[in-house]
Amino acid sequence: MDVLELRKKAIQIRKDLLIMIHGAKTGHTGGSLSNTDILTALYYGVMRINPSQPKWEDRDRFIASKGHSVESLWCILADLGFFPKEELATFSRFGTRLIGHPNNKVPGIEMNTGALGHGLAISVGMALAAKRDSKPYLVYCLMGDGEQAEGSVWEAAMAGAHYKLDNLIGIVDRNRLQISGSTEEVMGLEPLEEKWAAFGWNVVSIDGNDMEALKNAFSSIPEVPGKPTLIMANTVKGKGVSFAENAPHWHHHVPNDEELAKALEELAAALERINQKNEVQP
Ligand SMILES: Cc1ncc(C[n+]2csc(CCOP(=O)(O)OP(=O)(O)O)c2C)c(N)n1
Ligand SMILES: [Mg+2]
Repeated sequence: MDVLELRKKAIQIRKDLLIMIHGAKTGHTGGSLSNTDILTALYYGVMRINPSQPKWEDRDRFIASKGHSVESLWCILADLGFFPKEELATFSRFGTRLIGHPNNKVPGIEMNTGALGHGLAISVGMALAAKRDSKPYLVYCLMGDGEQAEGSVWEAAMAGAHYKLDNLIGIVDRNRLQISGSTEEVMGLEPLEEKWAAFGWNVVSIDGNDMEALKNAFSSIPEVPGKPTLIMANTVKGKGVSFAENAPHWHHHVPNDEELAKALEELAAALERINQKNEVQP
């Protein structure tokens, strides 16, 4: 997909996830809206995957280490045909496999996640296996910025550099909020880019809600042979819904009927602007 198509797709995914969360009366709305552009760029513009062969040996791997914001991922996997789209209506209901965190019983999910701080270590193992088996696939790991407070992230970072895993891409959804407020108030992270660089990673900083920037960053990998890449994706939590943006309580706030209607209206207007070839981002 080109950048224009990707922007439109991201709007559709935002609509789908809001409807799904509203219906289920539960979900991580803010973080899912924050990472929708990252996932859309990866799944529709970058990753080599085949929905009809989810276990294809040479597929690129995606690990949602910030597993709580699974809603955008469920909507994308359904849209791509990993499972029927109607199944989204079962999200978080009794007996469903579409639970509130990634579940590897669902085609397209590589690993159960949700306890923060574990995805990067698993990704290091997968990337190392690719090197040892001379396989061409890349491993993408999406982490939260609040998640960076977990010590295990940094052990994995060290190992990724030690094994020279230039087939490993870490992405930090740097929305500056975690569950209870600002990351800098809860556990100061800065200077975060310098920390990743000091751990031996090639660091690329971008606007993580800008589809063009995302596509460019992902397509230039491996930028530095022998080094894993860390993409610092500077995002807005709640992106695309004005009253959810940068609002900490939208971490797991469920839109009521009125909020859902207003959000869908805003997203429809954003789509209209794109259709009119207006360059405004959703
Ligand atoms: C090990 C662990 N501790 C605590 C939690 C509870 N928890 C769920 S989401 C969250 C905040 C995560 O913030 P961040 O990583 O910044 O994610 P985002 O802002 O993208 O939602 C926390 C603490 C968890 N899932 N795992
Ligand atoms: Mg965050």
